[in-house]
Amino acid sequence: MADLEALKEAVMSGDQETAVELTMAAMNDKTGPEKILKQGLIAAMDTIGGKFARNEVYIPEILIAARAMKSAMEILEPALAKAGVKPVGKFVIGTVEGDMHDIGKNLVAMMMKGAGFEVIDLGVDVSAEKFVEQAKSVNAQIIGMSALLTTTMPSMEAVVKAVKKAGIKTKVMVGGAPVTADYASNIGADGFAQDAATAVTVAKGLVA
Ligand code: B1M
Repeated sequence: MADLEALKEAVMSGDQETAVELTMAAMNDKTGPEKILKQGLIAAMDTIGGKFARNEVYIPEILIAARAMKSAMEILEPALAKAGVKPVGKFVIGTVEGDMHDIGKNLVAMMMKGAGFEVIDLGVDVSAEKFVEQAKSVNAQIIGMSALLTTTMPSMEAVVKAVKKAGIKTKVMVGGAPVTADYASNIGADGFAQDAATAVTVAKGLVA
């Protein structure tokens, strides 16, 4: 019998080797890939995300858990594709134009992957045109933007405007240390989150 609870624990504690072994064991004993994903990997990231939101764990713990999840996902992905398991949604993410900070953006990307989103990470210094072009080409449900500088925050508004101008239905969510819920609402963004765990909840709400 696949021990998905042990897999969840291995991912949460960042034990890459055990996470990979238990994923392989679960696949070998014919546990469906979707069950392994939901009850093992996503459950782990959900739980650790909740702990992060309650300040019970911190960024390093999230990063090592996400790394363990990534290793297990590499084993599971071909089986998921074969089984036709659809992602929760497509999430295009990047740090806005002129801004090179990517630690928070990477954390949000990892948590989104952990929650079952297909994540298209455009990196840093991403122009409004590139956000829109990519969202169009992959038919993304959400564009997620990160900004760490007060001087680069206005680029978020430019993206919101470009999305409207392009006439696409992609929702836009924003975050980053200087960004606030008021700012997000003033520029017409569909969602705001102050941390990576909340970002997952907000994104799930936007695709529901
Ligand atoms: Co820079 N930097 N930096 N920096 N840097 C800050 C942001 C700053 C506050 C430092 C300070 O002065 N006290 C300040 C900004 C001031 C301001 O505008 N108000 C600043 C400055 C001024 C600069 C430079 C201009 C410095 C210079 O060259 N004179 C320069 C700018 C370069 C550029 O971008 N064009 C610069 C450069 C750098 C480094 C390259 C050295 C490095 C970045 C390395 C990297 O990212 N790869 C760096 C760093 C590390 C910082 C600090 C120290 C840490 C930022 C960080 O990674 N935090 C920062 C000071 C500080 O915060 N103490 C600072 C941890 C990260 C996990 O948090 O990104 O907020 P954060 O992400 C959180 C949430 O905000 C949220 O979830 C994350 C996890 O909970 N979140 C989202 C983030 N994105 C989200 C998206 C969402 C939802 C939630 O939805 C899509």
